[in-house]
Order: sequence, then C-alpha cells, then structure tokens
Amino acid sequence: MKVPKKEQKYLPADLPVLPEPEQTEEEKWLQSLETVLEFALKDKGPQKTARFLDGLSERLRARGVEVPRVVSTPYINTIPVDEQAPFPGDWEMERQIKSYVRWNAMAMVVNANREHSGLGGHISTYASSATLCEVGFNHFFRGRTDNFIGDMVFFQGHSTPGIYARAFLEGRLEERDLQHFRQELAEGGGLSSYPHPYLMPDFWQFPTVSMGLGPLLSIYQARFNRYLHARDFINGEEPKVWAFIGDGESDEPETLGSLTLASRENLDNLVWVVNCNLQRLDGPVRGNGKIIQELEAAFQGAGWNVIKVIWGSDWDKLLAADKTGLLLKRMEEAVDGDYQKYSVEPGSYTRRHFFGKYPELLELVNHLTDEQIHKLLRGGHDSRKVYAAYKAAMEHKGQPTVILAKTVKGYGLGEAGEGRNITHQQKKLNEKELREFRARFRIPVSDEEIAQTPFFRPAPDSRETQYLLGLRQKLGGFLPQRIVQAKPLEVPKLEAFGDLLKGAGRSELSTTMGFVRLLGLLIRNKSIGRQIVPIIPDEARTFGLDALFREVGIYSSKGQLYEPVDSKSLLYYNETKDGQILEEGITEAGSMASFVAAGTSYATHGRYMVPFYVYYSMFGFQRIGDLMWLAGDIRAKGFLLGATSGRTTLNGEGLQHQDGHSLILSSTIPTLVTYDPAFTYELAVIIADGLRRMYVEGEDIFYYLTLYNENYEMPPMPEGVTEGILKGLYKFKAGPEKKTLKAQIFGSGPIIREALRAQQILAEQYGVSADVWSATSYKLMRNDALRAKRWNMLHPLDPPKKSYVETVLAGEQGVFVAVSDNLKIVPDQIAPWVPGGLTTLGTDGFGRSDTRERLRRFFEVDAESTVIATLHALAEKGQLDKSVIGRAIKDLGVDPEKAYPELV
Ligand SMILES: Cc1ncc(C[n+]2csc(CCOP(=O)(O)OP(=O)(O)O)c2C)c(N)n1
Ligand SMILES: [Mg+2]
Repeated sequence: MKVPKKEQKYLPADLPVLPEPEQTEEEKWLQSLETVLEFALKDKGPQKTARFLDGLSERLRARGVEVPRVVSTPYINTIPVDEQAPFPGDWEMERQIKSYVRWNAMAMVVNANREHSGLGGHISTYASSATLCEVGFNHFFRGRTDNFIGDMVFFQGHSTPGIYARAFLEGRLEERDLQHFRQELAEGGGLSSYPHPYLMPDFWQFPTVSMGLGPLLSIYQARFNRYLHARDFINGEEPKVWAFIGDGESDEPETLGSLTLASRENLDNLVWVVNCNLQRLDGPVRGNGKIIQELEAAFQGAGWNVIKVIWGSDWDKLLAADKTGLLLKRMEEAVDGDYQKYSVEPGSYTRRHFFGKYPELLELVNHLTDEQIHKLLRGGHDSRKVYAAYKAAMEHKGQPTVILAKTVKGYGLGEAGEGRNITHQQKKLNEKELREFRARFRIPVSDEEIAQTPFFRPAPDSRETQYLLGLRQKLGGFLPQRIVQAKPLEVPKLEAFGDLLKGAGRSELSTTMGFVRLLGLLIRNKSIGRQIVPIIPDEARTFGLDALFREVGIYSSKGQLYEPVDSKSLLYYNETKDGQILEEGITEAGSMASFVAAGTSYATHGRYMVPFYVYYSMFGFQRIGDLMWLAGDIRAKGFLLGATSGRTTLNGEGLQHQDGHSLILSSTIPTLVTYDPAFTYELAVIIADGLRRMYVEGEDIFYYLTLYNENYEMPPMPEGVTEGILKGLYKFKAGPEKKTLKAQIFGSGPIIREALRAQQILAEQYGVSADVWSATSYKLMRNDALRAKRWNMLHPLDPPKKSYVETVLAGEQGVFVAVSDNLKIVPDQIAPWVPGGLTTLGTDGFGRSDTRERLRRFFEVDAESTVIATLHALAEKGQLDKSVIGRAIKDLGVDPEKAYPELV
C-alpha cells in the first residue's frame, strides 16, 4: 500500500525509501478519470459533473455493464438552468393575480372565524401551494370542451380556500359564497370545507381530504382512463390526471402503496405534485432528514420520473459560482428542521448558520443583504421553476411523473405563522399581520377597511381579469367543474334474468353462484353488456368468477406476453389488451379505487359504466371503509358485493375472515342501498331495480349486497313479492293453520333456512304456527320508519304516516323473532316498530373455525336456538308455561351451560 505523503513523517527515519511501484492498468484508468473529474468540476461545476456522470452510467448500462442504479440525486433541481423551458406568460401579471388569490383565500378563513369562532379552515396549506396551483391554472389544466373531456385535477383537500378564491376571481363564485365558507347551512347555502362532490356537485370532482385517498384514486383514475380507451369507449386527446399531495400525506400507506402500478402501466397521463413544505400538522415531516430525498428514492425505485424543484432562480447564480461543490455539500448537510428554521429566522441567521459554516460560502453571499438572503426563493414558489417542471412532466413519455416541490408552509404569513409549527391551525390574523400581508402582496385594500379583511376582485374589464380569463379560455374552460351529461342506459327488465327467477329445481346453489350466473347474463346482454366492469382483488376462483376470464378477458395494457400455464384449460388466465375484467391483485384499496373511477365515469367521461366489485366481505368496510365512504361522497354508482359473508356461513376460516358486521358498517353510509338476500330471485329483483334506479333514473346511490357460499335449493319466485324484496321484508312461507300459538320469524341470507327448520319444529313439537319472512334489508326499513316518525313528530295534527315495516306487520299475530348471520344489532334496527317488540338472534362475538353446524349452535343462530327463543318470547307474553322452554332445551339437545362468545 502506498503511504500518503503527509503521513510519511510518522515513519522511522531510517526506513529505506522504496522505489514507487509501477501503476497498474486499473490505477492508470482511475488516474485519467480523476483528471477528467478535476477538469469537469473546475470548468463546469459540481451540478453538471454529476449529470455528466449520470449520463455515463446510462451509457454503460445500455452496453450491458452493471452499474448501480441511482435512487437519490444531489439536493438540487432536476432540471438544469440551461434546459429550463422559458416562462411563457406575463410573469408580473401572474404574480399579482396570485397575490389576490392569496389574499382572498386568507380572508375567507379569517372572516369565517371572526364571525363564528371555531368554524376552522386552513390558510397555510394554500399559502404554500399557491404557485403550484396558479401555474397549473394559467398554463396547464385543460378544461372540458366539446371534443376534450378535460384534465382531472385532485387538489389538496386543505387548499380549498385557494381554489374558491380563484373561482371568485374568475367570476364563478360571488362574495356572498366566500362569506359563507364553511357555512353550508346558511340561507342560500355555503361553500363546503373541503372538496366534496356530494355537497357541491357542480364544482368539485374528487374528494381528497381524507389523506392518502386522493393520491391512490388518481393512479387508478389514470389507469381507468386507459382502460376505457383500450375498450374503445373513449378516443381523442388523452386527459392528464394531476394530483396535489402534501408531504405529510405521503406517510399514509395509501399514498405510496400503489406507486408501482402507475409505472408498470406506463401511466404518463399522470402527474403528481408533492407540496414539500416540510411540515404537517404538528411539526416537521422529517425534521432530522429530508423528505424530498426520501420521496425521491421511493419514487425512483418504483419507476417514476422524478423532478425535484428545490431552489428558486435566485439560487442559480450562487450554484453557478460555487466551483468547489461546497454550497451543494452544505445543502446536503442541512436537514429539513434546519431549513424550516431558515424560513422563520431573519436572513442574518441563515447567513451565520447556513452559509457561515464554511468561510468560502460566506463569500458567495457577500453581495446580498440579510433581507435578500431571507428572500432567496424556494423552487415551489418560483413560477419559472414550476412552469419548467410542469412542462417537462407534460412531455415525459412512458412513466408517471412526480414533482417534488420545496415550499414554505404559511408562505407570506410572516410572524402570523410562516414556517412555524402552529401554522397549520392558524385562522386569525391581527391588524398588524394583515397590514404586513397586504404590503407584501400589494393588495389594494385601504387602512380603514383592512380590519374587516374585505375580499378583493379586480373589475371584470381590468387587465388582470382579462388576462386570467383569456388563459382559461385558451385552456378550454374553468376547472374544477363537475359536469354530468351521461345518457341513460337501456337496462334489462327483470324477465331477462328468467333463470334466476325460476329457481334451480333440485340442484343446489349458493347466492354467490346465482350472482355469477346473473353477471354472466348481464355481460352477455346486448344493450349494457359492454358497460359492465367486473372488479376482483384476486378472488375470482373463490367465487367462481374465473369462468369470465376466457369469455371477456382480463384487462392488461400489455396483453399477454407469455403462454399461460393453463392455456389448454377452458378457464385459462386470459389477459388481453381490451379485457373487460379488472383483476387487481391483492389490493382491496386499489380495487375500490377502480370501483370509484368506473362508478363516476358518468361525471368524468360523460358515460355510464356499471362496476361490480366482488370481494371477500370481511375485507370490505372493515379494511377500506374510508374509500367506501368516499364512494358516497363522490356519488359513485355500481354494486359492491361482499362475498363469503356471514359469520357462520363462511365456516372453517375463523376469526379474521368471518364477517358478521359489514351490514352495520354499510348502514353508516347514507346513500348506500344495502341488501342481505337469501335467494337468487331476490338478487335478480334487487339488481334489476338497482340498474334502473342508478342508470335510468340517475339516482346518486350505490349498492351493497351480501353473497354467501352455502349451497341450497333455490325456490322459484313466489307471486307478488317484488315490493317486499325491495322494501326489505316479505312473508316467504306461512305457518300451518289451526295452531293456538302464533309466531313470526324473520330470517335473512342462508339463515332463513334455520328459520324454516325452526318453523317445522315449532309446528310439529310445540304447537306453534310460525310464519317465516325473508328480511332483505333492515337498513332500508329503518330509514323508512325514521322518516315517517320524524314527519309525524313535526306534523302532529295531520293524519300520521305509516312506515313500511308498520304497514306490513300490522295485523300479524304472535311474537316476533329475527335470526341473522350478522350482529344482533342488524335486525334490532327495526325493533321499535315491531308490534310487541323483537327477539333477536345474531352472531355477536369473534368468529371461530369449525363446521357451519357447530358454529351456528355456538352463536345460537341455528333452528334449535330459534325455537327456544320463540318459546321464550311466547312465555314472556304469558302465552306459554316456562316449563315448555326447559323441555325444549333438553329435547333439542342444547346445553344451557355451553360456551358462548365473550362480549365485554
Ligand atoms: C386520514 C387523515 N388523517 C388526518 C387528517 C387531519 N389532517 C389534516 S391536514 C393534516 C396535515 C397535513 O400535512 P401535509 O400533508 O404535509 O399537508 P400541508 O398542509 O402541509 O400541505 C392532517 C394530519 C386528515 N385530513 N386525514
Ligand atoms: Mg406539508
């Protein structure tokens, strides 16, 4: 080993000096590379040298040389200054317009909270993203025209004040609207707190405020746009999907969870802009590190095109003057916590602590005042840098693009919150702070008025308004805007499902199998077959949906590049470029995002699609309930099918799989029509009606149906039951006449068969005539009953309205018992309206793996338990001696001391 010269002094003085060994070939190469590097660094600077080396690596890779892939590049802008597209607009004008938007956005929140303390709202998020949004509005986001569907923009949920403020300048909203921010119940309505299509159906397209859902949806939206194109539903210019995301939001698993889908599918129609203001609600996102560098590595690794916009133009000269790479070294050293501090402290602090660490760096900024140092812009606040990044993203082919833009949270708020940890919650500015804001952004508001934070809008014929409208006109119109113009579908009548209505004769079927048949019929239907979008997260074989693989194909943008192992079999795994099935793999969240994209295509693409999302019911609401809630907000239409439902019907699988509560969770979503059908004809009636309501009548509702995997005989549809099926309850089989005691038993799903068995036992052994009812929807009955009750309360002198459940049960005799494979609270929903009260049997408690028979005894939802419950109800009414129950417990072999699920 050669000893470096300066260390030679530590060697003993009498050591003989050996001749320098000949350089090996490798050393010579390294030596010459060193020379190149030396030269490049001196002549071109560190930025260009790094890029040169990057290019070299690419070339080596292309020649088959293994070079490690870089997932992290230096902490500087990705686009070098000399490759930066020039800014095409009137920079000064745009800055002024942006300032007005800033002011109005701030004023909305301040005014709302001055009048009604506690209304909330956010100033600092939009303050950090104003440039990111405005550059998009002025130069990139294309509105809908007659021949272009319009770009789809997911705005950061908390930046709504800025989006409203811009719509105000555009003349789309009035001062009155802005005054009523977060006061939706004010006379004449108000503006919703966040993007909610449910609340502002003509304005907002995409709900984003539950963090992580917007980013996830945007990927699947971009993918669904491709799907529609591949299946020839749309053509023409492709819309871009833009998603604005918070850096704190990137911690949500939904945000980064599907990145590889976007790159795998080459979604160059997708652009994400991450507003890296380095802060979330409580404090820094990565105080001890760098969120931009961390995200860069994640996105690069996932195969995205990454554009970092870290430094504003002011820094270009400093970086160019930095021949040693010391500035870059300092930029790399400082952590986000430091950068946050620099945005809060005066320029003297940054001079001392950032530049001052190395004397040479201080020289770089000698010509700048402290004030100028403080104002050195971050990339995300520099329209020129942002424009260049957006343009590069628009032009990039083959990959989705993410723009990581560094900003300051609460930019422009000064001491009122700029860069401070409390800024996210800041809702009030005192007069001094307002004056500073006004001065900084040159807002023409007078001293007399300033305390009132009046909104400011330049006159319609002012240069500013004309400029702003001109740009929007050039880009096709306003945005966001939700436009619904889909033509109603021609949906099949109930008769089209003839097979399901006739019953299955002697052969046994589950409701899941019945549904698969029905879906097959729908897909083959001439008028709406092509619009059906089956969505499955890797469970098609479980549900018997694999039959569709061959028939309509699985969508794959690449087709099938391999010969599937099962190509010889009838049901082979058939991927095609125009496949109809969305086989999503094991991602319920992704599948639900596809459901939302398909279910809202009437509003995004002006055409109805009919998604059927079939999944393991346990992994529905419980796993991704927030996305289902969002489906209500966004007014998605379609059918959710929770298969393998029922805590005892799905036997064997145990605690984590057996669902007995999705019906309760679905009850929480106001626009979700929910059914728990027992027979295939019920399924047909419900789905036919759902198609009519959603796709002909245009109702903004969606459906949840449970499907079960227990096979049994499916009876033909009795006469006159359609209304009862749809309203939630009808008598399926009356009990024998001439019995002294009477009972009514409600059953749903496969558990209706336990009710039927109980009916028989009660008649044969205990002299009780029980009518058995199929309860298809407790949720709908409850809502109907609540409506009637409320109306009666508020109209005490009018003849009272009667709910469906009261009407249908009026005149029915005996005790009422309900048995379900779900929580007892499911049937309990209608208990207040059942004459004489309702005894409920259900499957409260954690599931177990065992046979159906044993599970039903354990949870006490089998026929024997139903008989005991019925006898008990009769005894409670004094119609039966309690000793009969005791006898029944013994005769039916029920152990009164048996184990039962623990409940707290
Ligand atoms: C799922 C979810 N959890 C929590 C919140 C509450 N919340 C609203 S904004 C916010 C911080 C956002 O930080 P960031 O994503 O960095 O956005 P910024 O405002 O800094 O741009 C939090 C925690 C939410 N809206 N959604
Ligand atoms: Mg943030």
